[in-house]
Formats: sequence, C-alpha cells, structure tokens
Amino acid sequence: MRLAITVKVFYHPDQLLYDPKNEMTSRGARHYPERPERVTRILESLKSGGLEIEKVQETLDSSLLLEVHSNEYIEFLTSLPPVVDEQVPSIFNLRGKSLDKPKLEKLSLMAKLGIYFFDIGTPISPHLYKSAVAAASTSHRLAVHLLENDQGVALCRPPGHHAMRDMGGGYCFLNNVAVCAVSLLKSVSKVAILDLDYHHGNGTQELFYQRSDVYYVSIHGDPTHNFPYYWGYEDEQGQGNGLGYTKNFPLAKSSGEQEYLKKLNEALLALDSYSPDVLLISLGLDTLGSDGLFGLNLTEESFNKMGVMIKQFGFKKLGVILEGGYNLDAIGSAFLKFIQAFTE
Ligand code: SP5
Ligand code: ZN
Repeated sequence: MRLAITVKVFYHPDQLLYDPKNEMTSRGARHYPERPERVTRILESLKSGGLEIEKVQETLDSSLLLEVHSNEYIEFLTSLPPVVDEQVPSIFNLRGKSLDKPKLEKLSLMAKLGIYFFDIGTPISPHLYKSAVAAASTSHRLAVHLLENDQGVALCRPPGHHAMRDMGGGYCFLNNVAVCAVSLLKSVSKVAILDLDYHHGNGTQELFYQRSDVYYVSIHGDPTHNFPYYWGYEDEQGQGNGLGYTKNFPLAKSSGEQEYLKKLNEALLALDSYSPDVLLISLGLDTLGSDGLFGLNLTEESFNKMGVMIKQFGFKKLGVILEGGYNLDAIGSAFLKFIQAFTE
C-alpha cells in the first residue's frame, strides 16, 4: 500500500479584510475582481479534496519585507491610515526620482499615490496593508515549511507578482513569491520561480533581474496586447550577473492547451537544467478560458495536465503561491486539479 502524499495549504485570515469596491480601467469603473472570496472559494475546494489547511498566526519580520521592497515604499504603505477612503492615483510623477526627501515628505496623499503606483487599477482602501502583510506572512510561512517538507501551497491574496521594489500595481502591493524566495535563500543556494499567471510578473522579474540565484521563467499573454504592456518580451533575459536567468514565453491570446503545454515543457526543460533547490510556482488561474476578464483557452482539466507535466520533472521541492484568477466558480476546481497531480 502506498501512503497518500499530502500537501499542506497555508493562508492568513487577515488576507480577507481588504475589500475594495471598484477597479478603475481606461473605460471607467467596474466591480473590483480581486475579491476576498477568491481565497475562500479555493480553500473550500482544497478542503473538499482532503488537503490539510493551516491558518497562519505569525507575522513576518519587517526586515524580510525590506530585502524585497524599498524603505520609502514600505514607509508609505505603513503611513496609510488603516481606514482610508478607497482611491487611486489620478496623476503619475514620472520623474519621481528628482524629488528630494523634504519635498517628498510634504506631498499630499494623492501626490504620493502617483509615486508609489504604476497603474490606476490598484486602489488603496481600508486594511490594505494588514492584508498585504498577511499575504506576505503566508508566503514566508511556506518558505519555513519548505525547509522541512517537499511541497506546500500559500493561498496569498492580495496577489504579489506585479509588485515592484518601490511600486504597487496590477492588484499587487507586496511581492509574495519574492518574499518566499528571499526567505528560502537564507538556507538554500538556488531558487527558481515559474510564473504561470495570465500576466507577466513584472515585479518578480525586476526584483531578481540582476541575480543568478533566482531563475525567473514566465509564460503569459503577449504583452504587446496585454497588461503589463512594458514587460514580458522574449528579449528580456536578465542583466549583469543575472544575464540568462530570466526567460519569457509570451503567448497569443488565442492559444489553447496544446500551445500552452508545449511552452510549459520548454520552460520546464530550462528550469531543470538550472537544477534549483526549490521551485516556486506563481500560479494564476486567469489563464482559464472561463476567467471572464482575461484568459487563454485553458480548461480546468488543463490544470491537471500542467501539474502532471511539472511533477514528471521531479524537482526537489515545490511551493505553489496564488497569484490571479477571477472566475469564482472555476478557480477552486482548477486549483484542486493542479494540486491533485502532486498528491496522486
Ligand atoms: C494578479 C493579476 O492577475 N493582476 C492583473 C491586473 C490586470 N489589470 C489590468 C486591467 C486592464 C483592464 N483592461 C480591460 C480589458 C478587458 N477586456
Ligand atoms: Zn493575472
């Protein structure tokens, strides 16, 4: 008889507090899609699949956040009142670096929003920082878990992969997968990140662009026609010590399972030759054809095939971190099917 391999699932209850109403888009406001229910729906599904859930209690050390983000950005986030009116920038300080510190400190909230965000789609709203820190704490908890265990899941929300060193955007504030990687690197020497969200993880790419101890590989909707537009092209391959340790696979929006699995196989071959101590997967469910907002032509079943393909490569340790995915009726099932590939 073979013992079932379990996968432990982490989330922090404070992740559910941040709950904005509106997303600003180029065509006006719409219902904010990055909702607390994303986590509760996936949790319910994973529970029904028999996975073990652990509520994270501890808060990560702020020194870890400062290894990923700039002092100024973290100071700005911590300076927000816990109950602040929901709002987004209406102007961007595109030459922000020229503001000296005394001037910066005198700026109004609106002016600061235009410094610390790169889009209009990522509102500040009550309990934002509490939820963002809770998500980062969940991903740090996963890192600690992975030192003693081979597999684990961090159901982080708000997501993280668009969050840059000193700017939020794309529904992201703190880069959860980067926190996990940096935390792991205190004990291991090589971490790889495979980003499977529909969108390119510009934040994660930026944070490790000049480093060879984190290999960042992403498969995503072609940025020529998709958020985040400025990043995610094939010619972005890293810089300095990091040259060759970033790899991008843009896909046309019409792509289905066959094209996706072909790219995934290429991505996995590249990751395999890097031979990481830990593979972290930034998992977005917004590649589902049913996503409603974004999406390639993937089905819930495609997620099982992706999981099976990844498992066959036999990476030493594997951590899965939630990024996007907005169809509340599909994300639970797709996530479970992905994870089941590693438990069977
Ligand atoms: C984590 C994550 O998935 N973030 C995605 C953020 C995307 N924000 C861009 C929204 C662009 C709105 N464009 C509307 C066109 C829909 N057809
Ligand atoms: Zn996404």
